[in-house]
Amino acid sequence: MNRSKALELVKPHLTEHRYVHTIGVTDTAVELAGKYGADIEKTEIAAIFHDYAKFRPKDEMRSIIIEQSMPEDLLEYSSELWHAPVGAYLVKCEMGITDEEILGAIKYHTSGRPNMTLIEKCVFIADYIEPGRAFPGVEEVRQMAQQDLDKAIALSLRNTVQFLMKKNQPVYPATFYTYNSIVKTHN
Ligand code: DGI
Ligand code: FE
Ligand code: FE
Ligand code: FE
Repeated sequence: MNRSKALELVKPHLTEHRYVHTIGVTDTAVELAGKYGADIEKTEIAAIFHDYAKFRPKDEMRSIIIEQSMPEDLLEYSSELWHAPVGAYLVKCEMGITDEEILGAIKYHTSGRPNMTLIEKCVFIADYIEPGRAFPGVEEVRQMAQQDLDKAIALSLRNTVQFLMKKNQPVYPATFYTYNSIVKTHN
């Protein structure tokens, strides 16, 4: 599937704002893939579809998590986490994308996971730093992403965890596992 076909397929599933975000993530992820040597075509398709399920009704996502035997602890945490694994599943069923590397990058784009692949890392960090993002600390992560992908991911996760804690929100364990795995291997 090429870029323009993929964008045409994802567009009806997104709002205008989310579509612009998706293009920002795609361009950023492709640039990072080139820089760090990830498969560019796969990274591009994963980025285009990373938020495919963002606007699915919560009930539909909850049913898929249960029926497809996804980790049920997801249901105890923010529904904001659900569109990532559910998106990977729906992109496979509805878009016919079966490449596990592409599906992994969609599945883990919100929480990350320990020992992420290069494609997963490129999509994960592009989602955080794409040009449309303007939250505190993003510029530091943008700069770090040009030097060290893992350190950029650690910084972004630190920011996310701090942000959630300030709002008194629970943090999904996988987010901590991802953070820990990177910090441990870099100290
Ligand atoms: O879909 P996007 O907005 O582009 O970005 P995303 O998929 O990375 O994150 C979506 C939301 O998920 C974001 O508002 C913060 C939230 N989130 C990320 N990690 C965690 C989390 N929420 C909880 N409760 N726990 C987490 O670990
Ligand atoms: Fe997302
Ligand atoms: Fe993200
Ligand atoms: Fe996103």
